Amino acid sequence: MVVLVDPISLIRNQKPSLYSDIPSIDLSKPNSKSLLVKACEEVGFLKVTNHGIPLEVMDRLESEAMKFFALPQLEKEQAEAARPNRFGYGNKIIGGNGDVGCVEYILLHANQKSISQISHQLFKEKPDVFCSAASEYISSVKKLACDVLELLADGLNIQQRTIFSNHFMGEENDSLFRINHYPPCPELQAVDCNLIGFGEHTDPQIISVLRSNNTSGLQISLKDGTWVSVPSDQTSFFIIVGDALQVMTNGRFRSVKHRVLASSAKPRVSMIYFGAPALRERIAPLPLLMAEGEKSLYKGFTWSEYMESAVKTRLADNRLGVFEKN
Ligand code: GA4
Repeated sequence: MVVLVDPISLIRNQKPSLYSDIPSIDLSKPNSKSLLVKACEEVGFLKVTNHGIPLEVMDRLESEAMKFFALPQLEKEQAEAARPNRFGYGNKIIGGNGDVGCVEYILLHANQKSISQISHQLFKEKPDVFCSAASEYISSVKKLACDVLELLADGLNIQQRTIFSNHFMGEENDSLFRINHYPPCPELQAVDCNLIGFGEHTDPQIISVLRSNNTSGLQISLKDGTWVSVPSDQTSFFIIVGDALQVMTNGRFRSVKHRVLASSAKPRVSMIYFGAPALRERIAPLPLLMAEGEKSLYKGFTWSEYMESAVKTRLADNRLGVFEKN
């Protein structure tokens, strides 16, 4: 007997509550640094407003990406088959260890060389429009990530404001960028179920900056383990604390578990910048953030050690586990 199992998990609609009191921080206000610190400690997730990035910069890249996602599946499959590694266009398969989701995506390194390569891979005849929209967007969100990290350093009373942000200011930083497209699945409403768009995980990097269109779907897990839905806001950016920042702050900041459920009605598009150090750089708890007698919770690692280990894991695994001190 052949049993057919849909590889993409269905979860019954539990209607998690809407997270209406998500920390929302106005970057133009003088108290933003202490609010940022509080949100990174308590939630590991927050929203920033008054960030200075024009809506047109976001809309321009989103609409270029949508032109690619709107191509016939066969054409996109050819782009997928031709990619030399995990970067470029991907559909449903996330990472290399059996994770799948109801998502198609474009994944690249957040540097000019990779932006240009991927633009040529995807838009053979006319790569320039996507290339310039992606360059402009990525340099804007990178600057925003630096601003937020510098405010955080300030809020933690660290003299060297660039202590976190300098990790991805160097040429060789390993920062990534991805655009996720979650197509609508109208059939789901009838069965009162949700499809996993992107399964639960934490981000390995220092910090992620996420922007989505006006479709919800993103959920985060609070400290007590409950899942809450994040209301969409296409004019703001969401900041996600990653594993590396949790390590540098010796567990004071929380690398937050998050996931995306596919919507039954509208397509969701999100664009995420993942700020990461160069492969040779070392990540370890910062002694200047540790109180007297405070024990270091993690063994230090180079970024290449961490990513080599991360790519062998499943999405939902606790990637920091092997670097925890007993
Ligand atoms: C999660 C965060 C980023 O999207 C990503 C993902 C990466 C991938 O898609 O290749 C990983 C995942 C992410 C962590 C564990 C491994 C690697 C898929 C996967 C199962 C690009 C990243 O850096 O780590």
